[in-house]
Amino acid sequence: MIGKKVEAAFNDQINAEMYSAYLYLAMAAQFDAMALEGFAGWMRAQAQEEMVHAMKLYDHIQERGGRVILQAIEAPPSEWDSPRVMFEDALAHEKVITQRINDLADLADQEKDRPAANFLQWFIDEQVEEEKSADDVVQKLKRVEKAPGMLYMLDRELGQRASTAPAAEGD
Ligand code: OFO
Repeated sequence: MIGKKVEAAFNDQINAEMYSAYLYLAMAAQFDAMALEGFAGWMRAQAQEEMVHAMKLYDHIQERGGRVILQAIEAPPSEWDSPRVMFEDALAHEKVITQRINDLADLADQEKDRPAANFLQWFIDEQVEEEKSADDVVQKLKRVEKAPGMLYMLDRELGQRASTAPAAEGD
């Protein structure tokens, strides 16, 4: 059975993951408005992954006899100055999520909750990927600024994710 402290912290993390989905969907909407469909597809896939993250937490609480309590999801920003700023914000956001996951792992240790600690290992590994994939695009966008025509090539490249990545499976 899940303890009350871990249950509450996991419920908070469901909210953080749903906010992540909202944030990336807001970014997708701006890319769609800019007719950068590849970038938009990348962000849509990312938003779907975040919902999978939220559901993993939901299921963990549920499977261990806890109670899922959903909270209001904060509205994300609706506008960014450039694709680079969007991906820099995405990277900054992932770093915040990494810190949250690390804090959850510390809590699971303090509470001697081994199933939660074991469960969180997947998220710890996932955050390495999450930070890397956002940072990779930031680096590419920095190079694109010197040759703006490359933006459309990068758009095509990122569009591959939407068609090939198993986004709905979350890994
Ligand atoms: Fe982006 O990893 Fe969940 O929030």
